[in-house]
Amino acid sequence: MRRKLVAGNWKMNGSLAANAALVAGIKESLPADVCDVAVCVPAPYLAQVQGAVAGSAVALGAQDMSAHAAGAYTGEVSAAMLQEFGVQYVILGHSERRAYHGETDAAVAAKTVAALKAGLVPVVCVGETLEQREAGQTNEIVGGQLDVVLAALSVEEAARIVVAYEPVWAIGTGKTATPEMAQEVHAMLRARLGAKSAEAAAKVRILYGGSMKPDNAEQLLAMADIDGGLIGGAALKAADFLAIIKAAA
Ligand code: 3PY
Repeated sequence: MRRKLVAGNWKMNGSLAANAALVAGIKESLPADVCDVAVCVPAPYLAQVQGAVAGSAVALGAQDMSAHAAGAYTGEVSAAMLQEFGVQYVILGHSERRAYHGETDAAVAAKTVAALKAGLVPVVCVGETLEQREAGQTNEIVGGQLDVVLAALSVEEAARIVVAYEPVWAIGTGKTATPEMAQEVHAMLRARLGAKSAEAAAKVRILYGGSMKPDNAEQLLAMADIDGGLIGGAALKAADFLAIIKAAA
């Protein structure tokens, strides 16, 4: 039985004051032991949020990292740096990074390897565009994105990742895949994990991302292969984020 994970992707949002209020609101009403919970925050706020979540069941996450360990990579942040701030999860290959920063499947795979070697849990994002879906290419694109990552991992490493299926057409648009549409892709992704190892298929949590909100979370999270959510806008309001966490019960 996979324990569900609800992770907030704050994206480039927040301020010292807003973060303090948001984390306090989450902690105040966090239901005990419903699922794993994480907040993935902008890098400058890692120290602040590390302090704010200390002693609570909320884990800290980052939104990207370098594949390199150290050196002349201006603007980059390494896995070891994230670890110094108590980071447990790191989102990799979000479609916004693929689209605006030219991140390739190979780059996402290299980052995944580096994250695992450092003991972080990579949340590997995959997803298709509307054009690709309409052209019937969803499985080829989304499955292919995962396959490139899996090819770079050992069997043991593959069982330690988290996957997030985020249809690009559902990100920041308010459009959501129906639970059945999402389940179909999640089942395909689990089969790809199974081709790597039965352990990976059984253990890896596949999150749904892309406009998950309180009013659709329960139905999505009820699907057999949806093991949690990577939450965008709704993670910025404590009440909405908490409602999604409760829907994972
Ligand atoms: C969204 O829900 O918009 C996301 O991109 C979550 O990562």
